[in-house]
Amino acid sequence: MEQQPTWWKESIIYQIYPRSFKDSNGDGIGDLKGILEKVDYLAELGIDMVWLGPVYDSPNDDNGYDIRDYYQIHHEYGTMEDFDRLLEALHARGIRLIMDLVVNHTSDEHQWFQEARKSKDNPYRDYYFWKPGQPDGTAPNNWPSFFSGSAWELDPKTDEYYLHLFTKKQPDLNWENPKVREEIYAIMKFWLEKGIDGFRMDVIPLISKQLDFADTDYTSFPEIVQHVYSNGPRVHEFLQEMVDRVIRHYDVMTVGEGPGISSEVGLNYVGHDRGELNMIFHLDHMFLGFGPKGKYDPIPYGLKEVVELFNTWDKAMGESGWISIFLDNHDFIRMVSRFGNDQEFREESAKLLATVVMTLRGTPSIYQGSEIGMTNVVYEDFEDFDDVEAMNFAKEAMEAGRDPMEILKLTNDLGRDNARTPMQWEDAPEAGFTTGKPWIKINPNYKTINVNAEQNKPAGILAYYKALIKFRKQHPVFVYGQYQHIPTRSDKLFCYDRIGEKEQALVVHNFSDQMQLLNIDVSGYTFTFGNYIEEPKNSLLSPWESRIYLKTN
Ligand code: ISL
Ligand code: CA
Repeated sequence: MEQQPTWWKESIIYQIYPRSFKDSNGDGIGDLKGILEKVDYLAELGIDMVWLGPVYDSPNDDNGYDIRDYYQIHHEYGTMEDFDRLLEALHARGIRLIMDLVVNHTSDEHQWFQEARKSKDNPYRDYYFWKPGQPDGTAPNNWPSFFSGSAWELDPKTDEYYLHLFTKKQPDLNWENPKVREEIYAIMKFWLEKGIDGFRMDVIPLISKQLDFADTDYTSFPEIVQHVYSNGPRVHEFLQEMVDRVIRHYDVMTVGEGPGISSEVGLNYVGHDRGELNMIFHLDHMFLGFGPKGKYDPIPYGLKEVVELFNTWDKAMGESGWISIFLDNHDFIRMVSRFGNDQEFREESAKLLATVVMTLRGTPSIYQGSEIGMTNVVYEDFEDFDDVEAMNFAKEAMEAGRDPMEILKLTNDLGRDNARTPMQWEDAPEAGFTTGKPWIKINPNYKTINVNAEQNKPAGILAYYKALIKFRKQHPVFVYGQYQHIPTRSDKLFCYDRIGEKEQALVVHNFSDQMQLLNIDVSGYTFTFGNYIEEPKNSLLSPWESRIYLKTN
């Protein structure tokens, strides 16, 4: 049996982080007109859908994930007219557009919160969560924020705390209040009526809170996210209502970002019979390496753990649900630096990782810059960092007296700014991203790693992405075929079958700098695609080699 065919399973998503994609007016900040300049680039790449990061009016405490006005384009990104033109230009090229929907929280500068904080009986008070402090003067409970410190902030005006799972400028919305839900549905309709093609829903499993606000006994942050913040008692009711009221009236797709959604509960969100989300970006493989105190308390992991998660998730979905496959985004380090070798084998490993993303079962999502093998950056000074997560961590760690060099290393190794350095277009000042001074420092490796250079390399990473995307589209087995992991003796190999009705694929990857012997019988198959120019003659896999074999049933 195969999955039910649908366009959003066949699509390839390309994620744009607007601030860092292309600046059109020299103010150093990527903008909508900049994206418009590059729509042909996107069309040539062969992607089907753009996920546009938040471009709404925002004070940018968390780069747009703190929204001040859901109905306005932030002036730094342009105007509503620019947005309409971009949507039109994408549609003219057959590319769909999904927007980021950030409705677990607003900015503290949103009018609702400005009202809410005025008095305890303000009509907007219940749009958020307010609690008195404890008698000893501490916060209402021991919940930690994702971005260091407590999840509660005391607001002196009314002497009560408000809940913020992220920064203190991102107060959590109270979805229990039907008025809040109505406001959100109206926002969604506003954008859908413009003709957008769906939403990527930020931290969607967090919208329903444990209303007793009891202290948590969990001490590990990932466990708190999974068991306390995520999957709250009314989350499915809220999602079903949202679909019923809004989504089902449009031919659009939804993908939920899923911190805390484990494979055991995944189908509750994306089961085809549930009427909730079409797919999720589960973060299990992204959170690998998070220790008890979270991201900046790293623990070791390897390919084995990553593969196990892919296996578990595929089994959990089966024919009944769907996920997206991705290896990086704007919140995590660059995939070639994390899972590949971004030095000696940067090209090979970037191509291998692309092959993984395009051949596992799920909708592939490419993060801007991965298609040219962009890498992590090293900053020598805290001044160079921008991300609030990194800065909050650094501040807290400094105050705790930790070694500044150790803190700098952690923020360099793990910080989100690695993914947010501007897109490298050419070997020109500021990588051709801007004619001004970029809002965040360019990765100095832009002289060799850039789009222009890639466009002149017939066997480069960009050319490989284009060919791979075409290849995937010619073989529906990569969309609909079942997935079967093939265990191997080497812990450096990742091998699997995709089994379709007409075709079967055998995919093998060597995740190492050394040659590896492939102990799999490939007779009956034809080698069809790979990341080395030479056709393979034997069963020795070169460093970071990927091969795809095919046979017809
Ligand atoms: O960024 C993370 C780890 O470094 C994640 O824990 C992240 O905070 C989580 O996946 C939620 O991410 C989303 O919501 C945040 C925003 O900062 C992220 O950029 C967004 O993708 C709050 O809106
Ligand atoms: Ca600009």
